[in-house]
Amino acid sequence: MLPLIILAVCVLHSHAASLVNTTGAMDELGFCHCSVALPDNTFPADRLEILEISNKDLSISVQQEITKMKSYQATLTEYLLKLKNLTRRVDVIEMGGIAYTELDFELLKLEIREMESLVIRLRESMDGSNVLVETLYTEVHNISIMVSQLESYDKNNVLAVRREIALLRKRLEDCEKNQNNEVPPQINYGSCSHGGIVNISKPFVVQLNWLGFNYKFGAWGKDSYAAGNQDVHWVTPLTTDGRMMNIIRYYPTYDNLLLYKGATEKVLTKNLAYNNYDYSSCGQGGGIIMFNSSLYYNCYNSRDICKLNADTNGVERKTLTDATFNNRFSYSSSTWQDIDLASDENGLWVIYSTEQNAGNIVIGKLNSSTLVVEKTWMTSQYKPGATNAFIVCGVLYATRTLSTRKEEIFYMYDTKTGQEGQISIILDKMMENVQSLSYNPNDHKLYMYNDGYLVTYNIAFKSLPKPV
Ligand SMILES: [Ca+2]
Repeated sequence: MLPLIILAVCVLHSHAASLVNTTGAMDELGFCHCSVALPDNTFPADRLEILEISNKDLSISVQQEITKMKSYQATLTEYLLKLKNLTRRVDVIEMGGIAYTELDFELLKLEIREMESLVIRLRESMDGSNVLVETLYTEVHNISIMVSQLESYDKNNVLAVRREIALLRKRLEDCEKNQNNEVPPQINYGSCSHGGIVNISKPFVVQLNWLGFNYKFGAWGKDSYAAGNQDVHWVTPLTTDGRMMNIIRYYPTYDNLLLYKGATEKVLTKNLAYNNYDYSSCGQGGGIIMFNSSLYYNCYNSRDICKLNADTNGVERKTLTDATFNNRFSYSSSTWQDIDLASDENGLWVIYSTEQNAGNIVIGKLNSSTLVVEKTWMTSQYKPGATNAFIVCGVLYATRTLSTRKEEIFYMYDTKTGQEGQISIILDKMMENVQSLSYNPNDHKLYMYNDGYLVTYNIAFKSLPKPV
């Protein structure tokens, strides 16, 4: 007990000694009792007042900060909405989903620049302490970079193409202004007062043959006789092996052809007794032409030329002397077309080959009434080296394949002079293979059967120098 009492007295001593004198007494139980008299200081009202003022000031500034934060929050929400909208628009442009114009780009860039400066101001005022503002800043910055890249890469070349088009349009307008004084050359259908083919137009796809795209082989066209009915269009898809022609459709007008309506159909196979068939009136290959209301073609499984009268359905035939047939020397892109009929301003022709001419193209001038070949020309162009051929003003033109999308008129033979030579006129094509190609002098068009599609091309001729 004693050490405890001593400790209590010592503690009192150490605390009170510096202040005032103290008197104490110990009771009978050994507890120490003492009274401490503290000095009588006044209440620090001034300090409380200061504290109160500080508190009030602090309260006001907190209130101000809260108001500020609230307004930032509102601005931020607005920015976020704007940013979302911008991101969506940039995404659409990046994906190349819809066409965008230069103006769109400029507007976007303007908006992004505006956003960027607003976010920078906001960021400065927040002193980099708000995570949301920092994120917003990063996003706006990223979107700005993305738009710049998009414009510089211009993945779809849309802007470049648009500028190019605008430039071309301007040049075209200038050209038209300059050309206005010149009279366009007169087109004389049926006339040969020109200097030969100078250019071929882009292909014009009229439609698919009525049996569908499985019927890749065939031919089509109009009457190539000057006085023939120019409204009638004929179409003959061959059997799918490309060999036999046994069905023909005559459409009374071009509109009927487009609508697959109102056609007269002719089937050439004859049914015999005991399930036998007679194919003798059928054709072979796609070298078919219509001239003066009759179809001319290679008769099935023979070297004969057939003439089918579209009005009477009567068939005449005549052997083409020495002609090879049944795939001996067909064209490279179509089988069974050893004998190819053609027409031009001078009437009917036949393009074929013989063993004597080693498979090279032979041109025969055909009498449309008697089917007799009146004159022949031997060329040095191997027939299977060409994809097809046609004749314009007594000049044979042969084509070959350059690629799946391009065909080239590469060879010509002039029957008037006996001269032959290489040329290069490109024909674009929609489908890979040319199954038939013929010229009609009445509209200066080429008619092509292109893997089941009916296609035409316009031919442009060189004008002859004006007589002095
Ligand atoms: Ca032909």
